[in-house]
Amino acid sequence: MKKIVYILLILLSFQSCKNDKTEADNQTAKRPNIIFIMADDHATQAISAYGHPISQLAPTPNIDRLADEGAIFKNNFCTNSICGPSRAVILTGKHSHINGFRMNGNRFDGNQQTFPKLLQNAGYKTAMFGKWHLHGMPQGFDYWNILQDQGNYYNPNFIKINEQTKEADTTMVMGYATDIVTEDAIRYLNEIKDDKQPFMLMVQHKAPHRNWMPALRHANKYDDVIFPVPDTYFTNHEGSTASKEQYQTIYRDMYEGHDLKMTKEKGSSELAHNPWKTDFKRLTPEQKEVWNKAYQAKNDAFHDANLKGKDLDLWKLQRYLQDYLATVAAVDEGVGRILDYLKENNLEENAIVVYTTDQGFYLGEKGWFDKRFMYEESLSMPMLMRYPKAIKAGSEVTALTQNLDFAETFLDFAGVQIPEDMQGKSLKPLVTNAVDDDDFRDAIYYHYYDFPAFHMVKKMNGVRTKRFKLIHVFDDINEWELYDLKEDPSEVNNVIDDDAYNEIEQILRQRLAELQEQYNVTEKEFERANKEQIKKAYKGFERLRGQPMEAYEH
Ligand code: SGN
Ligand code: CA
Repeated sequence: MKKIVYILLILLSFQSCKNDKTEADNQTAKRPNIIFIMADDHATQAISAYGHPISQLAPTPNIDRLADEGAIFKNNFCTNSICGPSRAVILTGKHSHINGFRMNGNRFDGNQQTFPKLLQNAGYKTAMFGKWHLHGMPQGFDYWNILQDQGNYYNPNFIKINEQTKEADTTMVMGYATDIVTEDAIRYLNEIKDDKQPFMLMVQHKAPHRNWMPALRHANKYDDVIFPVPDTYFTNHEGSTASKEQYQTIYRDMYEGHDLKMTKEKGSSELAHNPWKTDFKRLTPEQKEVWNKAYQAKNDAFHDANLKGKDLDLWKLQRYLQDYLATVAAVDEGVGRILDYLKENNLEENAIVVYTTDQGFYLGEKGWFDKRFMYEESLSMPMLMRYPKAIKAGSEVTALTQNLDFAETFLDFAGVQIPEDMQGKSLKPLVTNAVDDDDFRDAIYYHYYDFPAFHMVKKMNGVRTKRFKLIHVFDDINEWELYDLKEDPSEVNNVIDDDAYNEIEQILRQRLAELQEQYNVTEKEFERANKEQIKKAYKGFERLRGQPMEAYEH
């Protein structure tokens, strides 16, 4: 009898183990899959869901689906408006001075804690596709296939682990970067779709990064569109020395051949100023032929028009926007293909799909391209999130959010504990309406370090609240800028010396100091670069430009 009871007990405990296991399996099955799609330098002005007039002429219907069926973040910002640093913040949930990646060219310490690693440890299958730009090989991914360095638009080099040798291999892959990245992600989805494990994919495009080379099928897409010219296109940067001394002005600093695809003369396809040959050299003769055909007529028409002065400056803006937005078109198609795949394979309901970019970008505002400054266009990061199980279609989030919050958000949704040392906050309570937008955060902290470097944007840090922005610019200068975003959304009126804003200025200075303390900013922030080094850098970029900056007149 005793024996029978004993056997029964064993059987029962075995049964309960089995039950536990099924329960655990169910839990795992319920965890959301995560697809994080990130473009490079995609401005909010170029996503139609955000409503900017430029984007209405070049809509992004597929990216907009995420806003229509999920949430759009209207006040999402980066902590440091530059590529590698933003990616490092996203992976770690920590500011640049803590994760150690302050500027492009730094090497990411891959051994540190990242959200993909934490998800992988929690049983997620993780994969990374496309632009990595953190140097060193990705860690925390079951599969990765990354663009080498910045990546090229045509026939780019990819790096991935060779299954036989277990070494990283670099291979030139024929085709258009955006399409290759999308297709590799879909191929992988197809490979793992029946696995029990939940998955997290990072799909990271090169487009619409400089030098804006559209897919051949889009090379004439916006030829007949005239985009609105920002009011500030010809501003004189009153009140901001840093703005005066940058090298990212469309009509002065873009390279005619490399950036604007202008030709030397009518009838020729030979590019005008093109200091880096590599981007165009990669095209096969067949691709080159289609490319030249697409640009020939419009370039010849330009030569016929014989534009000068402001007319030429305005023409350059149109060519820039046509190409930039044409590269966005392929990204938008890629998002559509991924969303369609999820739908067709019944993966839609349980997937969190995010669309974002590493930072914002100038589309002619203040006369500029590129990013780096703490002004709205480059500080803002588009952010759309679809997850039908938890997010109501058509939600709008106005809370002050940052890329600093992404890691925490994914961990939270996956049911993984958010480590204490992460510096952001999960966005889950916001999108599920558990917290009010106005109670989420009153101010964000920003810090840009990369000077002297490309585009010569000075070091700066600052604080932004819902209405005001205080910026401290330092290095070879020591200047403060204060903007009232309600009265002056274009940030052309620095009110730092206006007595009416004295009190606000004091409050913001105080808040800046508090945020620096909260985020553990302990370094000597105001250290100056060597004057000689700065002079040399300015000269270097002038040489690259092919003509001294003084030669420009308009
Ligand atoms: C390249 C670009 C710059 C750009 C940096 C950083 N020049 O050097 O215009 O600011 O990348 O961009 S290019 O003609 O070579 O494209 S980032 O997105 O990687 O931070
Ligand atoms: Ca970027």
